[in-house]
Amino acid sequence: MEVLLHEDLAALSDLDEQSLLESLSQRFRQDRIYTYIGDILVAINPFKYLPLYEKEVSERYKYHEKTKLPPHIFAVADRAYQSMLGRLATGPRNQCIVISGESGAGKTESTKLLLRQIMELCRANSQLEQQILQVNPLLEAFGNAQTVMNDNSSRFGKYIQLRFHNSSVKGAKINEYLLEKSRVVHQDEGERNFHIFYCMLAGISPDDKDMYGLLDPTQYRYLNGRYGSEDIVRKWGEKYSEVCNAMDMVGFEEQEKVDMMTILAGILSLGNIMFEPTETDAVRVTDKSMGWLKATAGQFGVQEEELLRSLTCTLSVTRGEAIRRLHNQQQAEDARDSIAKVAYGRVFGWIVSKVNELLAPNVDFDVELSEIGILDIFGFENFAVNRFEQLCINLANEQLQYFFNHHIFLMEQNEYKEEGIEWESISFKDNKPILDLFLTKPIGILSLLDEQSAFPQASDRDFVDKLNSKFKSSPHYEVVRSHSPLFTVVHYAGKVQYNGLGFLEKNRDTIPASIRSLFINSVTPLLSLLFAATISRTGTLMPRKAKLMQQADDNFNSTRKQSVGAQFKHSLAVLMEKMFVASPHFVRCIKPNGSKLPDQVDNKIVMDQLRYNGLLETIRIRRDGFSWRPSFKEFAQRYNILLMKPDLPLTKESCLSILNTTEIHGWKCGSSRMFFKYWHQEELARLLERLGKAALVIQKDYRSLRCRRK
Ligand code: AD9
Ligand code: MG
Repeated sequence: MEVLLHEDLAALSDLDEQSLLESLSQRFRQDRIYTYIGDILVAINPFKYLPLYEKEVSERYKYHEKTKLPPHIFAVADRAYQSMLGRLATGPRNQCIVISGESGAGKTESTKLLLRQIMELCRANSQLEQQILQVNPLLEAFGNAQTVMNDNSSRFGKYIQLRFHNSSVKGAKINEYLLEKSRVVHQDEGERNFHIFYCMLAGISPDDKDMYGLLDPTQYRYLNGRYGSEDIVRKWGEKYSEVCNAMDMVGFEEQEKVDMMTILAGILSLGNIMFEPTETDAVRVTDKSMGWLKATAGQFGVQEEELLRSLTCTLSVTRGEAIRRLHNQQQAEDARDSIAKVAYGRVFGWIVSKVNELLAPNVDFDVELSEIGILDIFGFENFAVNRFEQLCINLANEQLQYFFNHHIFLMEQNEYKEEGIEWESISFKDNKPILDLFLTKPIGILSLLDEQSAFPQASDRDFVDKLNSKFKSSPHYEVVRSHSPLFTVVHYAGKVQYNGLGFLEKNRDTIPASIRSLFINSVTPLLSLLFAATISRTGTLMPRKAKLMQQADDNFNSTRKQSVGAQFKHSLAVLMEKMFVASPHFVRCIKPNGSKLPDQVDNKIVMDQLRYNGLLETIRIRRDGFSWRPSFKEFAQRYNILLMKPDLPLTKESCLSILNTTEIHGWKCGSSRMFFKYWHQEELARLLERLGKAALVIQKDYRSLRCRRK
């Protein structure tokens, strides 16, 4: 009984921080990595293989009763799926599963397990299922990389929407957020470039290697000369076949694959082009790297002279007059790196839009689809040096924490008040002020960044000075006295010091016209397509005509292009809108230690996460609160069958008489809705199931009796 109780921490009557930590780590030591807090799943990363996901386990968790089996990620899949089908409760049909936790806590692994189990539940067993399951290995190869926090760290965020008609899956759609493109050209100590580069170099056949013009991996600057032991290389090689296989399964064409690899090879060669100043203060490509220039041009399918021009000078048109400005060495190096970043970013965006095209539901226009969305973003990060990317990543995590708080604490407690339910309010750490610090117009961090980005002469220092003057008295901001443009934000998950260097440039993210035209003229079909068409926000490629019109628009008013920060803010807002109208399911991932080791709990590291996740408060609200709150109408409509009176009016009195025939205790009645504990849903579902068949028979008899009377 003791163990069973501990499986749901909300069932414990008395709990403080210390005993919460103790309960979780005790379970963890017995390899019980999953624990419930009411309907929320806490998952501690085991950093080792556990026999938890076998076929028979997956079978056991299909259509199970939550209290009968130990907590499990498969149970979350089951609950989301059953709720989507309306089998568990009333409420929106669309579901979203929100997985949070810091970098390396296990979000991506949880996402994959959820996907797999949902596919099992809908018994898809079709080509579509295979396609959907192959999307992850594909995206991971191009969008994940080794960081100091996680050997397989997601360097982009994703929201996977699975689309269903009744119980069967009809398609899927991926939204991706903010790929960390800068990783292509630079990696910090102990980190690597995106997996795909290493996989390609390790797994490609000697013939293909020649065809793509690839050389020894240690030669490439963008890989930092780091490659790996024989063992690691073998694993990469295997991964490469997996990726190729995934591309085939999802439906990529052979030529598209070849083009993709050629572009990647081109990026690697490009990184080796070095520059030196000429006597006249301009730059030239060093003699030694002329070979790389030639190789890059060949791989990108562009003219060598044109590539050289876009590296060494900028062409701008002012009042109809073309002016050529020669680059200095730094500018040439920046141009080289931005070509690499933009090419990689476009390939990634294209993969996502292609996946969306291939997995789009093939149903009639008027067929109504319901949805299960799974959100797996990059976790909270705090590195030795934190840049623009970390700022965006941490902002996304603030937003998610807010979503969690809003659902679990704010919405719930507001409803108690409105409905006159007696309630002693539970306080929680509200991170709204930190979100406001970022998002408020016109003086949030992102708005100030946009303002400074609009001035061509402004520097990163100016930006940080602006922040300092605006926010010096904010409790969530700290001024850093330093020659470098540093500043600190006090996030919900801790203080992070950011280095403002490069913020303006990354936020503007402009592609010089010369680079665009260089690629449009490429003889590599994919490359020219990527630059001739823009990828719209919905992830589909816009046809060329629309693109040309947009280009004309851009030329007309170049300031209209949205900054990276503004785009990110917009996509977060769209995501939140979607999530706020779905039924949420929360998975809170916890990292047991900072060394990626199995069987080790670092108390401080875990306690920090419990604290900033607000888990103790969550336990209290789940224990004392009413997480399921159907309106009288919703409740009576669904459960009138328990009274065997299908014609019951949909009123408060009916709800009370239905409940009075059951043995269910602990619910409350508000002024327009009922208030239930999280476990009541299951109890009622069980009653329905038991009575369901009998009730149906009686209902049928009743109807026929009425007909006869008429
Ligand atoms: V990040 O924000 O993308 O950097 P995640 O996604 O939270 O991070 P991830 O799921 O990638 O972390 O997990 C990190 C590693 O932990 C994995 O590569 C596995 O080696 C390990 N892991 C995570 N969950 C499990 C599990 N359920 N069983 C075994 C696991 N190992
Ligand atoms: Mg991840």
